[in-house]
Order: sequence, then structure tokens, then C-alpha cells
Amino acid sequence: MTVKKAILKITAGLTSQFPRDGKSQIAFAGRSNVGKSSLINALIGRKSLARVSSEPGKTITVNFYEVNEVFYLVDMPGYGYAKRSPEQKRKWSALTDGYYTKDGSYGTLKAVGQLIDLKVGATENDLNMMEWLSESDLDWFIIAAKADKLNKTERTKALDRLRELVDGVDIIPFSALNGEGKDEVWGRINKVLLDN
Ligand SMILES: Nc1nc2c(ncn2[C@@H]2O[C@H](COP(=O)(O)OP(=O)(O)OP(=O)(O)O)[C@@H](O)[C@H]2O)c(=O)[nH]1
Ligand SMILES: [Mg+2]
Repeated sequence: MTVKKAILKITAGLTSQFPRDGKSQIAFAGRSNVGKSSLINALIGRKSLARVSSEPGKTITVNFYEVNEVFYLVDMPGYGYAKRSPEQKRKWSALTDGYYTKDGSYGTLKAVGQLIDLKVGATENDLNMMEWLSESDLDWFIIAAKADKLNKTERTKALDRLRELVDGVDIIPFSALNGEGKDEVWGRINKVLLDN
């Protein structure tokens, strides 16, 4: 994919702000701090179009990055951030639940890239999310994030563990730090866009 143009089109803090232009969406989900925004920056080839949080989980918005005026890469707000207030938790649920419905973005959502921190492994929230994805009719795949943090042995073990959890789902080791997996993620996105 050649990214000719990428802009942050919409920062939605309310479900009513989601785009309704029918353009395809590929969303990236995962816990707070797992590297969703860093992944989008790496894919787009811009250092800081997507804001990488110094304070994880602080802003609860769904960010829509429009690429080549054709489709969106969607940065979902992370889950599992312990310091969130009840009010922030309510906002998170309303936004994400609203996103994954027919009235939200379900009709234009073509795939979900689920980020799992390869070193940390799947958390309980990750497992819940993957269970939901498995039961949905959405196309989805796993991005094994921050792969640069593991040595060869750790990496093999961690990838095996993930594979045991989710049979038949693509797992792409990825590092925003050294660019590993970038082409594979783009390949997966291209496939999604061509199929739809
Ligand atoms: N070593 C390493 N660090 C990374 C990588 N990707 C992201 N980080 C770091 O992890 C932290 C969180 O990254 P973000 O991209 O902001 O994570 P996020 O998932 O968008 O977090 P929220 O927006 O809070 O949900 C930052 O300090 C990044 O520099 C990676 O591939 N390798
Ligand atoms: Mg982020």
C-alpha cells in the first residue's frame, strides 16, 4: 500500500460523531498502552499523526485516520486502564459498544486487528475481546505487539502460547520500534479491502 495521503479525519467522543460516509474501516483494538497508536503511525509512515500517549488511557475517543481518501484505520480507545474513573469507564463502554453495532460502524467495519502485547501475553480483557470477535461475523487477526522486547526463545514460546489460544487466526508479530511486521499488516489490510 502506498500511502499518498493520511489525515486524522474524525476524533469521536460520541457515537453520533462516527463517519457515515460508507468508507471501509479497519479497527485496531487492544488494551491501553499496547501500541495501537504507534502501529497506526508506523503503517502510515508518520512519526506522530496518531498521538502516542504519555498518560495511557487518558483520552477516550475513537480516532478515524483516513488513508488515500478511500478507507479508515481506526484507533480504538484502549481497555484495562486501572486508573479510570467510573465516569470514564462508562464513556469507554458507550463508545466502544456503540462502535461495534449496526448503527455504529458495523456495516463499514471490515476487519479488526486485535493487538496483544507479546511479552505480557493475553490478559483477561484480551480473552474477552477475542471471544467476542470469534463469535461475531467479523474478519479479525492478531497483531503480536512490541515483538522487539523479546529474545528468540521468549518469542517462540509467546507465539506458541498465542497460537494455542486462537487456532486458525492470523498472528502477525509486530514492532513499531523496528518496523517488523509492517508489510504483513499492510498485506492483511489489502486483502480485507480487496475482498470487500
Ligand atoms: N518497545 C516497544 N515499545 C512500543 C511499541 N509500540 C509502542 N510502544 C510504546 O508503548 C507506549 C504506548 O504506545 P501507544 O501507541 O500510545 O499505545 P496505545 O495502545 O495507543 O495506548 P492508549 O492510547 O492509551 O490506548 C509508548 O510509550 C510507546 O512508545 C513497540 O513496538 N515496541
Ligand atoms: Mg493510543
